[in-house]
Amino acid sequence: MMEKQKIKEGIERYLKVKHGVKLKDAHDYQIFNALSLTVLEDIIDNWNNTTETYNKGRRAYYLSAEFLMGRALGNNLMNLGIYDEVKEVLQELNIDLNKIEEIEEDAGLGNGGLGRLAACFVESAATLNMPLVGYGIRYSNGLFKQNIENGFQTECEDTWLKYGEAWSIRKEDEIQIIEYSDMTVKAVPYDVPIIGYKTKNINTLRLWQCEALREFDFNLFNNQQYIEAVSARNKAEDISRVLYPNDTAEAGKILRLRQQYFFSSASMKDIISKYKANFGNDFSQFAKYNVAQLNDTHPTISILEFIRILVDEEKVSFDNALSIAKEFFGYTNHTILAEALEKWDIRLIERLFPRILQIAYQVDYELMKELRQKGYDEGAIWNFKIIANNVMRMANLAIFVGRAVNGVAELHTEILKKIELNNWYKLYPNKFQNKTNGITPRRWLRLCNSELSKFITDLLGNEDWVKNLELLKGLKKYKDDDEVLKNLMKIKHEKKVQLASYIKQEEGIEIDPDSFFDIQIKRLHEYKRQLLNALYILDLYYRIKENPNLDIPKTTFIFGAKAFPGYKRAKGIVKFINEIARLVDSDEVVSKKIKVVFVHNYRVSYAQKLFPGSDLSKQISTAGKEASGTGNMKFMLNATPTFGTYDGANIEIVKASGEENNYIFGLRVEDIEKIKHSYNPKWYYRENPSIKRVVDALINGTLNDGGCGYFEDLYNALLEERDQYYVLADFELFKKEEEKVFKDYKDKKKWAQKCFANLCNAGIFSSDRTIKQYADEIWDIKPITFKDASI
Ligand code: 26V
Repeated sequence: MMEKQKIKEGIERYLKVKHGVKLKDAHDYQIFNALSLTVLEDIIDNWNNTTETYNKGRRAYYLSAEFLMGRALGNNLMNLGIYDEVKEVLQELNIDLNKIEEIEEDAGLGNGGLGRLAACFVESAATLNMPLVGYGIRYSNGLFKQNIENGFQTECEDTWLKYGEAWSIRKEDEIQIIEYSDMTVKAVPYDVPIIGYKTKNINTLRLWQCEALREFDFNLFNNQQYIEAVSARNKAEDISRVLYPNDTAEAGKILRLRQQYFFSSASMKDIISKYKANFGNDFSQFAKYNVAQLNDTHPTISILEFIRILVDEEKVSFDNALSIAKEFFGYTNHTILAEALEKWDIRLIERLFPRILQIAYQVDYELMKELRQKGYDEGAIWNFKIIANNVMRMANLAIFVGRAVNGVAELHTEILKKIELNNWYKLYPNKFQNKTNGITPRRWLRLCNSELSKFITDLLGNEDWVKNLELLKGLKKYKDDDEVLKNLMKIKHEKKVQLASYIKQEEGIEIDPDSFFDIQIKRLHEYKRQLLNALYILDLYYRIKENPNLDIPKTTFIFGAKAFPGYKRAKGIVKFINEIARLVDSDEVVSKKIKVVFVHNYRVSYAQKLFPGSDLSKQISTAGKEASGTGNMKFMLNATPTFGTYDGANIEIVKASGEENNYIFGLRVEDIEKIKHSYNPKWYYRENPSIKRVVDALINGTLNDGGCGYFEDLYNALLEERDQYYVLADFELFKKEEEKVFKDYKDKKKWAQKCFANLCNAGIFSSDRTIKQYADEIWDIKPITFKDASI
């Protein structure tokens, strides 16, 4: 534990050497930096000891193109158990720790759920002392920043590194060289410490940054070709410059492929060179010590690069290299959306790294050989092939070579087995596993809701629940205790007051903390159906206009979502929600009952304020489309009931906390299967006047998109393109269910009990549980601390 005096001295020292200022003159960001470096300095020995210990035994690697880390400072202080000390030290210096925390830019190196899951996983692994190393890319621009101008989304670049970045160490001596046929670049590792909760082990997230071999070409410079002199450098730096939003179509694809190969190759080289340093050149033992998890198909080219290095550089036979790879890699699937399954044009692959394509053909040949031996006919084989129609199907490669294939929630895994990947499931039934996602209770409760945390700790008598979330079950004995329930709702109210004041500060919008906070926060996508929620609110607007005494609690509907820049329809939905907000505000009567807020630039640090201040968690994806969802778990852990479809992890959430404590509505997967060929949204439009009224509002001038065509496009999506996501089919069911919510909310005690039941039963959604399952059932790794290692 760091002493207060040491913390103070550290801050002053780093202010001096890094910023050349005295405390009295320091800016907040300089204090942030100095404080972070002070803490970093203190953990280096433990960090190095942990790495050395992990080097000697079996280790797992989490390969992911995205790590959506958010802010580091608060979490690190809390996990190290020095949050209060630091707060006091700063107080004595007249500095508000909270203000210093708020100055930190989010590390937004991910799009959404998949990247945030990776961040929760590395934190859980560190907390559990699991030898897991994360590998990813150090994008200089993370996910774009979002603004809302006149109701439209606009984007600008994220520059999270602009004040430098205190929490990583550049490892100049562990650089890897990456070769493409047209360029050779450096991969420079930046190691981020992953600090677990109250444990000495410090795990590592290694993020690769791309740089040119040489900064500058002097020959060109001397020739006065200044632009050309720096162009190689720029071209190299482009490779790790931007995080791709996952809607990216053809343009820029070549850069994305370069990016995937870049971090895959760097990571494989790193892993192999460490293996050689620790265990020598006998690769027959490689898989005994190493296992890698592919977070979706983005790092799948690692498989081919791994085989290439073994065969070409380490002189292992192809057959042996392939069988080692088959023990080394596991693959996680995160979506069943067909458009999200990665396929690479083999001409691109050939152009950038021809040898990788050759290896892919060899692997494909082995797959075909196996299938023929097993009696498959050529037609059936076609569906399995890795290379077909001039594209490389990355999922097929990952499944063929992977030791395990997993989905991320029970329903999702079942759909993979029964439908999407059924041919593979029949071929390799034993490879398929489920690993329901989880979230770290440190960031998503202990850090973001200290009030609720204290309430739990007071009731349970200790803080053990932070590391063992199933202990929340111990709260159940208070489920009818009026005092406890009252306190819970008091805390919820306090968090709503805090959220309201943050929204006032960020959006300049006043909301009433005594109103019901109905929240939908997640990426903008049609399958997530923000549109359904919006249409419902528009209908409510009309109903209140018709009947100003409509019996509903005063409600604030809050949305937060980024639409990918090229995804026109998603941007149309952003505008639509904002126009509804405007319509509501402009009506004196309706605005007394409801309010709509679209918060801008939704991100991890904003999320940490939204989940705790919620009354209702909206999880309304078209059944079968949301692989899992993890935001749903964050609401639950903050004692908020789910309003959702029977989809993804929602199913497991209501199974854990009881249907009676949540609101499940809408078509289920099997219902959709039955109606999908005959579904006619126009029938709903004709037969249901409420539906007609809100859909017509898109085109009759009620709502205005400034003539850009967004709203007509939404209209067409619903009526002319057969409403692919069954928005109209679920409209009335949604409405009935929300009615039920409003009715139930009147009974304060009953409502509090629903909130409480969600909290008590959230234990299984800890990412500690998920990581233990991966460790036991796929990776075969065990916790180890450096004390154990010195024996
Ligand atoms: C990819 C793409 C690419 C093409 C256009 C549209 C589109 C839409 C979605 C995606 C999803 C990429 C993978 C992903 O982020 N999956 C999410 O993973 C979470 C963690 O497992 C899970 O909770 C979410 O349900 C799942 O959507």
